[in-house]
Amino acid sequence: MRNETKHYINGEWVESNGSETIDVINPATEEVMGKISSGTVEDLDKAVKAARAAFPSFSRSTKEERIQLLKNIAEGYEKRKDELISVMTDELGAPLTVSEEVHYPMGLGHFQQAADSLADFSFSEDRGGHTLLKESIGVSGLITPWNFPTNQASTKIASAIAAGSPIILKPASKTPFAAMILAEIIDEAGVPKGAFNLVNGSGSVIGNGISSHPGIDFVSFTGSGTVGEKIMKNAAETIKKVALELGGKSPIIVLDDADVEEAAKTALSNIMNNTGQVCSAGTRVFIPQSMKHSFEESLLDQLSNFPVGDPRKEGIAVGPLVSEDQWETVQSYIKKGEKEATLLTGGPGKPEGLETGYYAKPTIFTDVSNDSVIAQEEIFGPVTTIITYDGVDEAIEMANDTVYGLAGYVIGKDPETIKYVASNIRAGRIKVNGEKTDFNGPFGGFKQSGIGREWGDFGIEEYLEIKSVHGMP
Ligand code: TAP
Repeated sequence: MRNETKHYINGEWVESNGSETIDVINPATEEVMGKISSGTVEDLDKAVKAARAAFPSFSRSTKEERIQLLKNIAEGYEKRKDELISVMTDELGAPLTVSEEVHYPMGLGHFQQAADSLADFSFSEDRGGHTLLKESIGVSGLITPWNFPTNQASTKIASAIAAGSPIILKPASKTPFAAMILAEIIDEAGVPKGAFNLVNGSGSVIGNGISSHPGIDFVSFTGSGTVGEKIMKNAAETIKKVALELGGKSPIIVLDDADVEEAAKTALSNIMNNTGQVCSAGTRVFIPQSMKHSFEESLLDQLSNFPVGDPRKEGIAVGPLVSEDQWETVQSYIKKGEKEATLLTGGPGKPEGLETGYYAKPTIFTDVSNDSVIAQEEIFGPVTTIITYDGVDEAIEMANDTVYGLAGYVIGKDPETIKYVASNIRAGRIKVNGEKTDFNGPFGGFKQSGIGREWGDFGIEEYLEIKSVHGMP
């Protein structure tokens, strides 16, 4: 049992003002694995005070000092590798291989990338008639979701540190422990007192408090659209800048010259990754009518490469969903899907032999209409939809017919068609043929997928204000 009821405020671990706690559940066992403090408004105020006090010196620290801090954090993160992997498997239910090969390197990559980006970053530019200065935005409130416990926090923390912006982090209550290890790493890395604070607690108290606090200048949030909307409304009261990374319903367009088996493999890896709990997951697969049958056969053949089960067991690719609530949500979509489309595999209920734990069956629907609920709403589980098209323009039109625009994927061979599709999908990130992720590539959404960009140099820009000085001597 982890009883971690302290917050990290002003360079030390301090007891909460209140005595209430929140249970953290291991989704594979359904058992309580630990407790965190349900922080209070007074705890948040203390953290804001510390961050404001740190602002004058932290915002004026040199680029070199901040590069060193980022490097120290990356080094500390590497030293805690085994522990981070283990904690993410227990709190999120990510299979050990997924924790090791996806979560761990993503959390690390942002610190390394921010150090590299900062080395080439210019905070001052002579533009002829004026000098342009880029200055820290002030105190940043970071609110993170549970689906990538280190990645989501690291990308925001790394950019804020690079920009010299003091931080108040509120991790998701379902997965707080990896973020608390990050706080220990940051403490040991030599980040000045008050420049990094972590306050645990509920979204309705600490998250809500961050978005409306007059002492916080900027809120970077990742999570659901519903909460994103609340944050924008709260932030409006103090005209606070917000960056929102919300959901998606991203298309995978399979071109008619694609290798069917490769396409099926890429589509399956995409949707099964992190048990489908990925905002940029490719959850609508557009396939030429002529390839439908062979593509479906190949999906069914290859599904056995993604075994579901105990995340601590070797060879498991798909773990449980993060919580009972998430399991219920996914089930309700699967039941809706049975009415709207043809079930190719999977369906409602738990996989055989996995009655304990929030396990869902990998589920594929075919004969799906792009305007059905399962093709328009984010499910956040191992569930995908197959939609057929005639001609690439029809595929693009349907791909864009969604309120979201976070990511898009194209699989095929002809370079001209790939370029055409990539430049016509209205989304913030396109991946071609399962290409690896570049940590300097900006990440964020068009339309209702969000506002602003994270990762690399664009991520740093979010934490900066622009000043023009006319007549600088
Ligand atoms: P959210 O409620 O949006 O939670 C995300 C973060 O916001 C958590 O830290 C949460 O705190 C906090 N929060 C909750 N209410 C808040 C409020 N009123 N003001 C400020 N912050 C608040 O997501 P969820 O309920 O965990 O998941 C619901 C759905 O959101 C999922 O099914 C999925 O569709 C989507 N989702 C999307 C993403 C991405 S990456 N876009 C990630 C996770 C979930 P607590 O943890 O304490 O509640």
